[in-house]
Amino acid sequence: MTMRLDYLSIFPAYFDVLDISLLGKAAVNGLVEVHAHDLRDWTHDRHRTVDDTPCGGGAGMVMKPDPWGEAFDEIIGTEPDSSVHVIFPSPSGAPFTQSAAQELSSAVRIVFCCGRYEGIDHRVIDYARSMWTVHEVSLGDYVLNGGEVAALAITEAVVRLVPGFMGNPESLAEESFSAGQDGLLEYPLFTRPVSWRGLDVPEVLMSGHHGRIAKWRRDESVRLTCERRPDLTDSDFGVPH
Ligand code: 6GU
Repeated sequence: MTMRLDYLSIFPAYFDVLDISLLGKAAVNGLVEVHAHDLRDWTHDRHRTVDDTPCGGGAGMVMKPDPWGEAFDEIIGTEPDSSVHVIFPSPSGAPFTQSAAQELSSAVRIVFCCGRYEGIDHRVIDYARSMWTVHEVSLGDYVLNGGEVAALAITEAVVRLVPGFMGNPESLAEESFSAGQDGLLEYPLFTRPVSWRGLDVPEVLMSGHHGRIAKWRRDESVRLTCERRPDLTDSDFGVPH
């Protein structure tokens, strides 16, 4: 079944790239369908206002609930439907992970709600939660100006997992964070020429000895993971093997 992706944003042009990136191919193949919407289309005043001052005071502006509600009514509908996944990218969200991407890759309907300014009136999220399956997700511990770039990153992580999207399903199994790597970072990669600017491909990789190659790669994965991502090795059983 085709996966339908909707983007609600005051900068819908961010999503133009989806037509030319890898998603273009998936869209052509009928695997995904992309619709970007301008939230201001659901305003009624001459300035097409989407924000207002925060209740209780404080810096910046908050996105008003009304345009969101009307956009939801028109884009998603007014009936509860747990098969609709509504994503609110936010630095206050739960960390977005490969397993979340995996879960979303079987969704038929995903709606990205991209906030700007200090954020969206919280009732919008509560309302969406009362109707659909809501995910408040963060890409990491840093702040972006809005949810658009996060929505693009999440889209790419999800769509490449849609069955039939990747040309080579084997390349999905061996990369960082996949089950095939036991939660370790991926080992370093090399290709020809064997010698380049005085730097050589590790000899073991040219040995043709599959057992030694597998051990070298595993050792490198463990070493890199301990060095860069000790949090991934914090299981009670030590480094996964
Ligand atoms: Cl998902 N949104 C925004 N605005 N900033 C972020 C983020 C998301 N993830 C990290 N920083």
